[in-house]
Amino acid sequence: LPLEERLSHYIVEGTKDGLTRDLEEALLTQEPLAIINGPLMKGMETVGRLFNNNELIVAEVLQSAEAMKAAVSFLEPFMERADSAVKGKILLATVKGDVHDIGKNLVEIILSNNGYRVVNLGIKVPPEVLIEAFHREKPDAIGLSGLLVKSAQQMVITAQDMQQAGIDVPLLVGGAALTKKFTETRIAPEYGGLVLYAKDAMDGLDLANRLSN
Ligand code: B1M
Repeated sequence: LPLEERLSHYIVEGTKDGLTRDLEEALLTQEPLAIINGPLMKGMETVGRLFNNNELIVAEVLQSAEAMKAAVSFLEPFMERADSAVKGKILLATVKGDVHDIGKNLVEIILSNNGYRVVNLGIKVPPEVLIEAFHREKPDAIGLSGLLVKSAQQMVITAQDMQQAGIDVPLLVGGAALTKKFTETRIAPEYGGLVLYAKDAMDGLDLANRLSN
């Protein structure tokens, strides 16, 4: 198989045998983020489709997620780091009830490589934990991720709870189950501060940069 296809294949098959060698080869001609957004994401999209068609079981998807995580952590040190002063502090979490964290962790890598201090609270984070962390960490913005349809609704609840707690720093939301429209019509009206939808991790960085300028 050609290199690009082999890279997608590791994710679809959920295998790491030979992955590092092929990533090293890909790095000779491509930026790390292009490798992630290209062949690796293509593999993940295939996994999502096969899973949706009941052609993969959860255990297999988990293997794919492991391969994706291994690839991203191998590539991370090769990513460009902006030597800038700290632009701000961002609290990051996957919402309550949702375990998906590959996208969120990619957001963390990209933000922290570009001058942000990120406090990553992990997965399945209930509003009360987020609120407590807000008071402890005093971040400049909060980022929420969610991939399940029910996570979109959970973001509405989280926004309401944060609003009731008097929190009004900018809120950045992203993840497969969300849309810009849902963000603007359902989440934003429930929250005291600005709510912005990021379609991917780079978009998240652009939005954060716009806020910090
Ligand atoms: Co899950 N899963 N999963 N899964 N899984 C989806 C999301 C699903 C669409 C698959 C499908 O059926 N086609 C489906 C959701 C259906 C729905 O709600 N409509 C689904 C399901 C059903 C489930 C379970 C319920 C399955 C089960 O148990 N029966 C279960 C849920 C458990 C739970 O959360 N309570 C489950 C479990 C899992 C695994 C554990 C096996 C594994 C996750 C492992 C992990 O994350 N550690 C997994 C995976 C891997 C997927 C798919 C295949 C891939 C997700 C992924 O990592 N993509 C996914 C299908 C799909 O999305 N096509 C699927 C790569 C990642 C880089 O992209 O996270 O979208 P993503 O992030 C993107 C953007 O969304 C954005 O930036 C990133 C790109 O730059 N972004 C942000 C994300 N967050 C952001 C935050 C920001 C900014 C941008 O600012 C704060």
